[in-house]
Amino acid sequence: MARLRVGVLISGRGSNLQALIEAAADPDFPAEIVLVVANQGDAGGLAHAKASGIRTETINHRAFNAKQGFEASIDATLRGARIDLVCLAGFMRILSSWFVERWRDRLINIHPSLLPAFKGLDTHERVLASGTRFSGCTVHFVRPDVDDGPTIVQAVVPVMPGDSQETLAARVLAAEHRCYPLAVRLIAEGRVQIRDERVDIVGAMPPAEVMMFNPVG
Ligand code: 4DW
Ligand code: GAR
Repeated sequence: MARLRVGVLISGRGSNLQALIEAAADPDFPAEIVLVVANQGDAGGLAHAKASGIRTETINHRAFNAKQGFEASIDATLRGARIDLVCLAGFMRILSSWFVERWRDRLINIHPSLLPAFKGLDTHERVLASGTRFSGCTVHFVRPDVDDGPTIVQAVVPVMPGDSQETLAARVLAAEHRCYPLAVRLIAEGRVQIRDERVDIVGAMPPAEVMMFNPVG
């Protein structure tokens, strides 16, 4: 069975990219990372890809007069590599509806909150300011509106007393590194179905009752 061909778009350090690379290193993982595209040449994640012998391309948005040229270049590169699924992993350029519709339901993203709560940037800062007792991460299909789209996988982490943005971010990031590979695997196994903008995971067997209490020590 041919493995799903995955292209990853990054802008920064690429720890989620590295988690996907490590997951795909298992020959039983049903997807392979075949291309990494960064929108800036100093994206730290490029080193992760090169260290694993994965093809990299830098397509700098500043080299184009308009978003359309930038996106057309990314699109052509992805299609040229016969990419089946595009993963945004810390990619920070908003993609237009032209691109999103062209890759509809083959384009996913990870966000460091329990969407639809805490959309946008500075997520952990706002979570801490809100006093909420749980946070987490969300892997979702991308739609023209940012941080919008059907949720595929989420994980919940507790907000601990004394948490800083850094300690909360690290706890959420560890969950991200498990969620993203899981979401890619489920898609590659054909177990993710979208109906009326809701995701059904084929074969998911939720436990009869799950309740989590914020650890109060
Ligand atoms: C996201 C949302 C907003 C910005 C950056 C990232 C989440 C992931 C994402 C990237 N591209 C997307 C999404 C998405 O969810 N949906 C769509 N496209 N359609 C953001 O505000 N970026 C700004 C800053 C960029 C920068 O500092 O380089 C921007 O102006 O693009
Ligand atoms: C991740 O925490 C991801 O959830 C977040 O950027 C970080 C990228 O880290 N994405 C967003 O905030 C999108 N709105 P990484 O480059 O180490 O994967």
